Amino acid sequence: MILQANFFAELLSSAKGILITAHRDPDLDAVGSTLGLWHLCRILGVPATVWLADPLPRDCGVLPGAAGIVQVLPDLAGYDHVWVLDASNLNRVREVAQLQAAIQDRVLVNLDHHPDNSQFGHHNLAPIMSSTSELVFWTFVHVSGARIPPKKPVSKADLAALATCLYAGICFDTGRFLHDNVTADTFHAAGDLVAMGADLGLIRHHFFENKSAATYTFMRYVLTHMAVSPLGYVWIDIPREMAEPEIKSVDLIRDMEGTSVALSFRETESDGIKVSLRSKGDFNVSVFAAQFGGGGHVKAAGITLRDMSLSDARLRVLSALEAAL
Ligand SMILES: [Mn+2]
Repeated sequence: MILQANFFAELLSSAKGILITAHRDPDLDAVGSTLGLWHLCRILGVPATVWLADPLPRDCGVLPGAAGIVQVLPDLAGYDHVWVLDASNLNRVREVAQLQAAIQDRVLVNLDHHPDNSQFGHHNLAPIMSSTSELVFWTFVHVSGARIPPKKPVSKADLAALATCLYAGICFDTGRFLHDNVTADTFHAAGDLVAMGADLGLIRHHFFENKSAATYTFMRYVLTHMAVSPLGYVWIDIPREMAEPEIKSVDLIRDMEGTSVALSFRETESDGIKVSLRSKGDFNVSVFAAQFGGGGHVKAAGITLRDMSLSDARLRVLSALEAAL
């Protein structure tokens, strides 16, 4: 599947100790892939620590091994590797100065799935793939748990813990296997992870069937205030006093029939107006966002507009959109 998999598996098993980290404001793929790699290190007998300086997303504490994640950079004596996951460049990591100091003469490895990956590591593995969790699976795991035979027998519980973390990351980054980033290989990986004992019930319950009351209040606001244009787009304004919880307003409104583009305009405390765009059809929101200095993916992009009101920002973007549609 991945040509360099054996190289990276050898690299992992030959490390004396690995600091594992991921991008700032980690999402479930960042947490799932770093924890999955940490479980692999345990199985292979390689000392490892997951360092994530930001708080974890809600409920991530239920993932096996999450209790061992540290927020403060640990003492790295004896560690010779730093592995950065799910980040396309080093600046995506919180406390980058501390990280750079930690790297010094250590081996820097980058595992990522973003198309804009900058190959910042000494060793980089960054194919286009659904998620870094899927990448960790294809690089290091098969149904017996690791490409490199572990020194001692692997317990079913250890395999299941590894599988649960990777499955959670894949599930999140694919929108539960609905996004265009899903391939036959993604399902193959997911099937193997289920066979290894991934706890689907735990993932479903904590990450998809456990919305807070504040989330429902927010959903009610969005569904009440969304506006549909006869020109084929749908939009919502989110004023400053509405905190956006774990659910994104643009994802709540995008399924409206007869529309191909969804936009949310969110007023922030300090960062101006944040515009999130989604496309369901051929319209490339990344190209569209570029005229406002924004960017992203073909079907999901963002723009930040400063020094203007929410309504001015919306008028500018929507009139450009109507010209482009
Ligand atoms: Mn990811």
